[in-house]
Amino acid sequence: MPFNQPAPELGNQYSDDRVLRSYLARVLPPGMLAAIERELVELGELAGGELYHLQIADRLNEPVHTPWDAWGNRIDQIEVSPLWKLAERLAAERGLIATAYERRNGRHSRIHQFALVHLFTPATDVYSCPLAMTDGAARALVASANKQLIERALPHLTSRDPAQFWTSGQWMTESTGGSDVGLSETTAKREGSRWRLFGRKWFTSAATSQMALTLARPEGNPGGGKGLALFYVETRNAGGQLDNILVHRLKDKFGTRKVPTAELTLDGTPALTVAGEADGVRNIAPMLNVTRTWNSVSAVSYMRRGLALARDYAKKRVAFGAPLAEKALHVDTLAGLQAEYEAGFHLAFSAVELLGRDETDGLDAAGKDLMRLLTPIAKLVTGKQSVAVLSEVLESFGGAGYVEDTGLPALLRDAQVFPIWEGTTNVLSLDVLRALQSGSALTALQIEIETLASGVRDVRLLECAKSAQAALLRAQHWVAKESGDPMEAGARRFAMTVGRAFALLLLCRQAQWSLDHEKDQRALYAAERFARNGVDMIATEDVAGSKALANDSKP
Ligand code: MFK
Repeated sequence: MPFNQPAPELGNQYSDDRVLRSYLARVLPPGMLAAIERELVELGELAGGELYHLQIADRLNEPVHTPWDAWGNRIDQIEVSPLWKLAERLAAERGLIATAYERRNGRHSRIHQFALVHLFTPATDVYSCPLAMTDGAARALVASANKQLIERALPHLTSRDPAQFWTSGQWMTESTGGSDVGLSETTAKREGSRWRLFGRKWFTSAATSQMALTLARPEGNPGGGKGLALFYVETRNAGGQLDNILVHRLKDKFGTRKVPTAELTLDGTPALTVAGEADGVRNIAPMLNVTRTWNSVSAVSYMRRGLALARDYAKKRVAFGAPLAEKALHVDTLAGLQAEYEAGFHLAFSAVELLGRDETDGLDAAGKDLMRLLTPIAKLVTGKQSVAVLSEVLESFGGAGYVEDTGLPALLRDAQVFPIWEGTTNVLSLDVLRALQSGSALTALQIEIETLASGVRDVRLLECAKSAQAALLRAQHWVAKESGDPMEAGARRFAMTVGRAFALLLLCRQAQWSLDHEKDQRALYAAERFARNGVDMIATEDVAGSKALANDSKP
């Protein structure tokens, strides 16, 4: 009998996810949870069954760009993989976008939607990328109050009918631009009531979309982000051809291999302004904040997927006389990862909750400031967590985790995009400092911290809450006294400390609820473990020393 290692399997990805179920049980009114649970169970079943097996079968299928047809016509056709075709249909039918805009569950609609996203993302090889941009575009159009564009595009972006459903691109990045979007070179020339765009977009994710929001500089406008305007583009003309858009090639990327990311030239592409003829960065910000929230939940969902596979494997794989699940060091490693997942989950969903409240009840100024602060923090913390967790997940499979046809390496490669796109960790850390400038974000955070801490009664949780509060206090003192280069140098440690300490407090709240209502100690263990993993990263900055080290030159 040859020796074989058992392949990991997934169960129902909703029913098996205690963290998701316990969270929903706490935050949703019981009748509401009962009403939506069937669709969560169904999607959980699909995610762990049919879609998982299709993912493995679809592993080598990647998008194909065909620039020319056989007769010399420029067609720039992009064919996506079978998994992605199915994902597009499922996304529409299961209301991955529609749920947020129909608002059947009021301010809880965003929680409902992102519970679906959490199940959907790791089962579709990041089909959440076009969906995030679609949701972001819908939100930016609503924020613009541009009646004509809202009437034209919103019914498509939020449709449950696959034949009507549109996805949207978010064409921001240029070869000059990257994080510094104000360097964008695409120009806009007025032509009657329309515009034509000329320029090159260097990273256009999911380039099969029917529309896109993009930035261009109207002729005569000044440089920088303020001189850009936000434009609406429909990618195809009435004949179905790309409308003065040339696709040069698809990117050969490290991960997200199913996502067709293109280099485009806009060569007189017809466009309409979304919100005036300047302030493009400000006007696209609502889109960025939505895509960053999708990023947070997607990063968390990847952690969950990796852990589900690792746990199943640990039960089956016998080494040194016992299943890995009975080996103390393996157990300790998985426990540390699970704690990261649980804390990241609550941090990501705190941003989701704020978004939902903002869209329905309306947040007051302090609530808006808190959302402005926590959205980039959740994105940057969970992005980094997902890479670290997925790296350990691969290692927990030994050599099998490094072998492509297990499907495992793709998890780590895909996760590596979460800290990069939609703002790198450093760019978002600096954004966090800017978010503090309004003055009231820290006050709003302080009120939130006190509310969270005051709900904790269990003595062990009180210890965790105390360490979180101490870290947050140190972060607040640090930011109040620093300035200039030392402040910039410490921006990531500050953002991480606020994020991880706040996540710990959120986890304490959930753990207290779970003790009270479910007699379950697992969230308590997660809080204790997450506290031990470390939340306080504040340090005395040594700018000169760092410079010498970074450049490896004598000061
Ligand atoms: C799984 C889900 C993932 C989804 C994936 C989708 C794939 C899409 C792939 C991509 O497109 S990735 C490219 C994403 N690119 C970025 O995220 C850009 C990263 N860079 C930044 O975020 C920079 O901070 C920024 C470009 C915003 C800096 O530009 P500026 O011109 O220096 O902006 P500035 O002066 O800080 O802000 C201009 C205005 O916008 C200000 O308002 P006012 O004009 O009223 O003063 C800001 O307050 C406002 N603003 C900027 N960021 C904001 C914001 N407002 C609200 N929220 C924000 N986040």
